[in-house]
Amino acid sequence: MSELRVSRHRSKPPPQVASSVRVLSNDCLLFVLEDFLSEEEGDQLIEIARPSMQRSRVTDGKLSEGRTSTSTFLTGARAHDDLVLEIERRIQAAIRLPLIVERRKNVKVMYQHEPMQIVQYGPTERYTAHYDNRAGSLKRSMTFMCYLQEPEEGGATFFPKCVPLCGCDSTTLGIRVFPKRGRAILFWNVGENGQEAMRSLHEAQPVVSGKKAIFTQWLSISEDT
Ligand SMILES: O=C(O)CCC(=O)C(=O)O
Repeated sequence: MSELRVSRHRSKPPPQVASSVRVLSNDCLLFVLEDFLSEEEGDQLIEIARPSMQRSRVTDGKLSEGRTSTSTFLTGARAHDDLVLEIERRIQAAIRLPLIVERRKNVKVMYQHEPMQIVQYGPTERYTAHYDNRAGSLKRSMTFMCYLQEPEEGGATFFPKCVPLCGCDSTTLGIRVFPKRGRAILFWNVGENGQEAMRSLHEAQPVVSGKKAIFTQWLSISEDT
């Protein structure tokens, strides 16, 4: 199996919400944004989350050996923290970028109905392959995720069913995005028909050394259908 490996390389000058925005896969509708967040903002988010970090649960609320990180949702007063609100404003700007919007034209409204989640992984910690949109009655149409801390080794986000947009053989599968502070990815969990996007399957590969942290914001859509 070959893969597109998104490395630590940077490109293009800084516009408003990111220094570059790229499509990694058309069939998965997977995008990567560089420098979405500064290192200071990332550190601050980790500090805001620290008091309530707990062993993560999976989408049905249970503990699982498949998800061994710690995490918390930024609820209550923390949901109104100036930095959190600023990042949410930036997410709204990012998801309206022409490169992103033009690939799903019939989307009318995109809203956030869950607080931001902060997740941290130490060595060996991971989240095995899963879909985001199967959280009870939640409709996580789109996932927006940003790396706040990058491990020394391991911890990539892997999409085993994604076909990379790289002009290579279209039968090659797999996109691996490496954590890099400030780098964000976004992808669609539902297809045009409202069904689960089967290619959005993804996993957090185990951290080998160092620590990884991310924030995740799930978005819901209403479509013009
Ligand atoms: O940490 C990652 O790279 C992916 C996290 C993830 O898939 C999740 O929290 O649902």
